[in-house]
Amino acid sequence: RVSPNMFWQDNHAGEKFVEDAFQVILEEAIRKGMDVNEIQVCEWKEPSELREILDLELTEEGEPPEKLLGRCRDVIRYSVKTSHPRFFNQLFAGLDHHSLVGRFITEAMNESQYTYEIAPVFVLMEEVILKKLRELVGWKTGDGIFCPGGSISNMYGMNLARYHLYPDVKQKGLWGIPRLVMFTSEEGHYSVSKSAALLGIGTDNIYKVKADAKGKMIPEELKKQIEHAKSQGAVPFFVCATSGTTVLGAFDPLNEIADLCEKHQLWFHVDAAWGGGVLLSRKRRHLLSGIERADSVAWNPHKLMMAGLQCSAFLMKDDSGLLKKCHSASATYLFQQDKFYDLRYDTGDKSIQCGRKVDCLKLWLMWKALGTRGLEERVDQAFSNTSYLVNEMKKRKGFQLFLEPEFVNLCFWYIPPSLQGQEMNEDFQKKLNKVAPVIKERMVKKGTMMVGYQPHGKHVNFFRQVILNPRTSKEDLDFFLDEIERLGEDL
Ligand SMILES: *Cc1c(COP(=O)(O)O)cnc(C)c1O
Ligand SMILES: *[C@@H]1O[C@H](CO)[C@@H](O)[C@H](O)[C@H]1NC(C)=O
Ligand SMILES: CC(=O)N[C@H]1CO[C@H](CO)[C@@H](O)[C@@H]1O
Repeated sequence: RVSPNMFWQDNHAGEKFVEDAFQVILEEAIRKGMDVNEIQVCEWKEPSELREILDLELTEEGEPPEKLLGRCRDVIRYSVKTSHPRFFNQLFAGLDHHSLVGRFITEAMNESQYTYEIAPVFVLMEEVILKKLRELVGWKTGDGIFCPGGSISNMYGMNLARYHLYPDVKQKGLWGIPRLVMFTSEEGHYSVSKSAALLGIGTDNIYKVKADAKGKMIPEELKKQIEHAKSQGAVPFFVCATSGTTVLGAFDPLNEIADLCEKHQLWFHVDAAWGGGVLLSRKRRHLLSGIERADSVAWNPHKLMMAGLQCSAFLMKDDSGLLKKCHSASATYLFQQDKFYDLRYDTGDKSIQCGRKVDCLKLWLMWKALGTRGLEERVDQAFSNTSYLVNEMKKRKGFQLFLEPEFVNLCFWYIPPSLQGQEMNEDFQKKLNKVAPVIKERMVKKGTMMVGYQPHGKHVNFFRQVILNPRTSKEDLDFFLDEIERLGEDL
């Protein structure tokens, strides 16, 4: 048995472990993980069984390196292969090698992104990326910060909107302000509710605006809701439009929403967590036209741009220091005012966190590798892969589109042979509702692919296929359709 302390004090043994572990990662997670001929998307186990296999309990004594390498292998083996070409379950997928190296270096350096003193490279890098993202939004100046996910980026938008209207809220809390009301569409992301709850705005004060059949916010309905809130004596303060809704992939009409925000002097936030990457595509960026009129934007490069979890930018147009004023607490042990360098580079007080993970390197290295044009090509290919699949679906009897997709979310029902050609009455809907969950269970247990499903509004369960991994080929998409037919033919 190796004495744990001896092992960890021995640099050579430590380096050897890193080297061996890298081989395992390279072989098992990276090479095989992306190869449809080598590996399944997942290897399903019940929780009790998996707990046993992994031997999770922590023990008094340490273990030798060979044992630990085996554990690394197990971790990879039983984890879902999100970089597999047949993983379509989430709004992220695939693996970018450069981004991965950025993530490795980030972990190896173990820095916290709050002061120039501790993270000089990453402070400058974050500044450059945020500027680039703002340029794509259409702003010449502004501010921003990387956040732990789009939910938090949306919360920043909400908090800034309130602070902008009532700067005293930071000191006095909620006592000094009237009832505030905010607006988002019924297709908006649930993080808006979480933020409203956390910030003390209250979920009742989110007025959900009706969306049209494509899932886009109806500006006329927004207008009515704003007037309704005012007639109740509440103060409207914040509109959250969505560019790329989570389920249907819809883009709200930003210009018309911006008109209303200007008229009623409301903070205009765009949740582009999912659809932000479309700004890279010269062919498609019109889907977000009007985004330049927003006050703030949430954009997750870890989704469409494949930067690796997590990578989420909160961007804002204001460059008067509002972000810092709103969140700063001026800790003297970090942000000393008599430092020897330009204090503007100590960006940490813009954050609601203290320590903050470095999220910029993985995006920066990938961007350097592909160039803006390479990233654009990826986005365009995701769109063309989606239309390929749509066309293939139309050729097959069992598939019915929820709607003609505008983005890379492809929502559809699979209608098994026993239900084909039947009247779509209540009984039909009840039966159809059970189809997607059963097919999902079968595919996960078989391990061949993963795709999400959900009910939505008054609609029964349907699949949401998300196509964004550049390694997903036409063959994988054909397989996807064949496999759903196979898994559902007896239903
Ligand atoms: C994914 C998503 C979010 C949340 O982002 P996280 O990084 O998962 O917190 C917010 N809004 C939309 C539209 C999203 O698709
Ligand atoms: C990373 O930094 C933390 C403090 O922020 C420290 O406790 C830890 O030991 C460091 N870890 C590594 C692997 O360097
Ligand atoms: C079906 C289809 O169009 N497949 C393309 C998807 O995109 C990749 C690159 O990202 C192409 O190589 C595929 O041919």
